[in-house]
Amino acid sequence: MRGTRTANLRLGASVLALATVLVGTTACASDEGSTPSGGASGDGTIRSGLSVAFLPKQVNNPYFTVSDNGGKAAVAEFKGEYKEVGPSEASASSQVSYLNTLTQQGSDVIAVSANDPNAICGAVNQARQGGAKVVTFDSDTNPDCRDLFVNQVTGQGIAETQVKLISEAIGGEGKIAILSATANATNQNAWIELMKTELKKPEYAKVQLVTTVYGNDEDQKSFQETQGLLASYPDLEGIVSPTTVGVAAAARYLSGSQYKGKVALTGLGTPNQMREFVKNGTVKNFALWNPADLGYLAAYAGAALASGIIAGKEGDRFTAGKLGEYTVGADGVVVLGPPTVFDAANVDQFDF
Ligand code: RAM
Repeated sequence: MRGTRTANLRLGASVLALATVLVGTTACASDEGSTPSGGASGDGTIRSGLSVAFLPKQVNNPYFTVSDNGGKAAVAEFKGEYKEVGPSEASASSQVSYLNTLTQQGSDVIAVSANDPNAICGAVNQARQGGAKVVTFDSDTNPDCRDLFVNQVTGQGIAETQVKLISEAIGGEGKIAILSATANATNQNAWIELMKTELKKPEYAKVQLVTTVYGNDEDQKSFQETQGLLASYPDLEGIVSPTTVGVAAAARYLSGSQYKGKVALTGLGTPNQMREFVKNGTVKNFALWNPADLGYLAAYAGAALASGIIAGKEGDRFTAGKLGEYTVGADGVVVLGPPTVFDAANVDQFDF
């Protein structure tokens, strides 16, 4: 990975150690020049005036506010027109009507985080037939219904990080549970499967995953599911919540309960939502990528497609503004880079 991109990701000291774990899973950016490539016919310049729409899983989730604002910044750089639309609940088919409207409006680029791998494919295909380039980011559809998927970190990288952090937090031994988002979410389900595989490694032989529960990326439901976990498993040692909504709600529950500091919690959270729980001893550490960079990269990837700079084939290369060069990998996937681990030592250095 090139030094410039490493710097752009603002890696904290603690992630440097973690990056070693992820070597081989994050080789996403090309080391080569900026020559456009791969069956596309553009002149390498992003067309100005592209209409770019962001469609998150849900609009009232701070994570997506940050990622979509990253997209907005990118669109301003290449002089396009940005908008964000989306549902307030992250249910499977809630994004279909928004896609249909964007198709009617003739959007050039749609960046969507899919609530379900299949439910929006029909609407995505119509959008593409209508001339839009569709980039999934954060949570994919089935690969054959979109043009590109902009992935945060490889699923393997996320699974390794999550399992390592929870195992360390419980001293390598004991019962753990997963608090997920919605039951259909492509990203969550992929990470959970990979975490299960990761847990089969000999070093995790004494870590036992007892259940997975779903908070639907709703604060209140996630809070109640955490409460329910502790009631059902009084000897639970730890919870992993790979969702920003879930981990913040679980932290709030633990923080006000007898389990504070006794039941470990980690997951994927935003520094702004988790800071108080790190400082009050509920949570030792958690991880995330920079959501703004993810949205920024998705916007540039979509613009590169819509401008004919890339066709979306493996090996295609494009420039994503300040983030530098990226190469499309197998199955039309572009990977942002490694996650950052946040703890008491670095959490104040981040504001998202
Ligand atoms: C929530 C959503 C999102 C996921 C993050 C980590 O905001 O479920 O899809 O990537 O958490």
